[in-house]
Amino acid sequence: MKIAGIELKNPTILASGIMGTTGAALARMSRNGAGAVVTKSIGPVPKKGHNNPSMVELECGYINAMGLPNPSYSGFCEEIGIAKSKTDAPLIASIFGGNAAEFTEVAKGLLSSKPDCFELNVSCPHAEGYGASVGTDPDLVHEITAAVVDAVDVPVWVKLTPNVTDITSIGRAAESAGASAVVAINTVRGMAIDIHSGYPILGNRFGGLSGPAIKPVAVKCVYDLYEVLDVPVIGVGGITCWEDAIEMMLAGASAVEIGSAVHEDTQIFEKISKGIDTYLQKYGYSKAEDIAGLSHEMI
Ligand code: RRO
Repeated sequence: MKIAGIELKNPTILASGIMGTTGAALARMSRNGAGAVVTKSIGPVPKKGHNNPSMVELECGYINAMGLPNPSYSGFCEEIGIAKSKTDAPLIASIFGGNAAEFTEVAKGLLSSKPDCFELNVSCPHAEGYGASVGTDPDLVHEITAAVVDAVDVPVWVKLTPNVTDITSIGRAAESAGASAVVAINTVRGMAIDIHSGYPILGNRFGGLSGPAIKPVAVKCVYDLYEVLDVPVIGVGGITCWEDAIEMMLAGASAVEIGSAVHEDTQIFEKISKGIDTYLQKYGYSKAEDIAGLSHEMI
């Protein structure tokens, strides 16, 4: 299936996150059935990330404050090369920076490793020094997206933050700047406190909430974006089973990304894509795109 400029093996994609830190891990996710894989976000200079604890597991999901750990684009090229040599699933490079020049530098710096697509991470909830707010400003999102689209010859997707009052204005900015798709959503700002010590649990005090807790937030964002955009919307946030994926598609997603749930079940891509196929067959649809946004017609 061709969506947003790339040929996906199926509509389930590994979301950006720690499973996308090495070429070997990316290739493993593809062997496990992911239709495409997204790297951990890559920036202009090496970054160690936040002090531990950087992840807390809750009943409803995880809160992470990884703090964008990455070896920079020059350090990551080799990993992309390894991933690409071990699999034929499309590889999407997630990149971040503080402004258009940095985003462009990172994208150009990765081009020699031949990623199939770029996903602009304008939405990390705690990217201090990298403009945690870049993704909350439509003008900046437009400028960054246009600059990267101009600098590369592969599709550019833009991953949006839910930590805004109007996600559609950000989606529109990305679309009008030439994005081939928008991806919604990154994590929701959250916090957990240890009641015995009184301390915030994460080293960074707060972080980004992912997992089942945020699925309804993601479904609403995808629904709203589908309503106003012409480019495909890729749905991400709290998908743990094929029923969740179908719900996201009915809201408007052409494909889905899966992040937190991979930590519990590395075979999840195959299970979800089989479940999607069975659902499509049962209701007489020939392909996943046929159900994208169907809930909008229910009036
Ligand atoms: O590395 C992180 O802390 C991180 C990133 Br880049 C992101 O986009 N979203 C998130 O929840 N954490």
